[in-house]
Amino acid sequence: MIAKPDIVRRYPYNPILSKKEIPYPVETVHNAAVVKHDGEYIMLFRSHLRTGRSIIGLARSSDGFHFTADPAPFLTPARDGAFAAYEEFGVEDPRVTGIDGEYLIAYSAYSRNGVRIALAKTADFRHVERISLITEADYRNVVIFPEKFNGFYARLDRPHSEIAPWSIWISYSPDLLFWGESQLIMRPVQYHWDEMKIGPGAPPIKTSQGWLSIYHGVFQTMDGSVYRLGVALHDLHDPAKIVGVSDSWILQPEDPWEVTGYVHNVVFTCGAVPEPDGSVKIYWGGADTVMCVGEANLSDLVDLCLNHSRPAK
Ligand code: BMA
Repeated sequence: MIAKPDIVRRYPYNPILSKKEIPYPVETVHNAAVVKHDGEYIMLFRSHLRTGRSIIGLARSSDGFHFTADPAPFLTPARDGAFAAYEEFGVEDPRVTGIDGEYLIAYSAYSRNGVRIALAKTADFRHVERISLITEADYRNVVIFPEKFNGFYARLDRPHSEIAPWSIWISYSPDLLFWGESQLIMRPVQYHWDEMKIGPGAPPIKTSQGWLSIYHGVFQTMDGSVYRLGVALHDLHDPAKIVGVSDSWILQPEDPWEVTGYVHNVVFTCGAVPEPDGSVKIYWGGADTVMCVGEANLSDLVDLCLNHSRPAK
C-alpha cells in the first residue's frame, strides 16, 4: 500500500488551540500531550513566554476537538529544590502516559547545564508532583510505554550525539529512577524524508499487531528543516524489536499554520489518543505556534509499517 497524503484526515477547523484562547499571556500553544482521563480529553501544551522560555499549560475538552484552557499554567520551572538548577530556561514538550492508575509526565528541562528529561506525576491533572530527572544532558523526546515489560518500565528516547545520527533508543527501569539496558533501535535513513534526525513523538499505542509509535523525522533543505511524522511498529512483548517502519511519512506541513509560524514547516507530535472505534486522534503543533488534530485508522498505520516498510537501522 502506498501512503496517501490523506492517511491522516485533518480536522477541518484546525488550528484547535492558539494563544488568543489562553487566559494568561503566552506567545504560542504547541507540542501538546493529550490523554483521556475520566471521559475528558486533557491537553498539556507548551507555550513560549515573551522571555523566549517555555511553560506547560493545561486545556480540557469533552470531544477531543474543542479545548478550554485552565485559568493558570499547569507546570512552570521549579524555583527551588533539586529541579530548579535544571529548569531555569524552561519546561518543554511534555509526553503523558497513563500507567498503574497514575499519569507520568516526561518533559524537557532546559538550563545552562543543557537539556535533560524530568519526570512528574499526577493522578487528577490538578496536583502535580516531580519525581526524578531521568537523563543527563542532551536528551529529548522521552515517551514511556503504558505497560511494563517483565516488571520494568520502558521508554524510548533520543540522545543527541556529535558522531552518530540522532536516533531512537530504548531503556528500562524498575522504579522510574534508575534506567539502563539502553540500546539504539532505530536510525534515520540516508537520503530519505527522516534522514537528518528522528525522535519519539507520541507514547506508543497498543494494537493487536504491536506497539505503534508515531515519531518525527527531519529533512534538511536549502530553506531550513522540514519536520514530518512517521510510524513504526514495535513487538508487543519485546519493544526493543521493531517489526516494521513505514517508508513514507504520514503527515507533513501543508496547512498555512504548519508551513508558516514561529518555526516554518513543522508538524511535531507529543500525543495521540486511540479511540474505541479503531481510529486515533493525532495531535500536533503547527510551526511551533498552534495546536492541530487529525484522525487516522490505526489499522492503516499498522499496515504501512508492515507492508510498506524501510529498514529500522
Ligand atoms: C525541535 C524541538 C521541538 C520543536 C522542533 C521544531 O528540536 O525544539 O520542540 O517543535 O525542534 O522547531
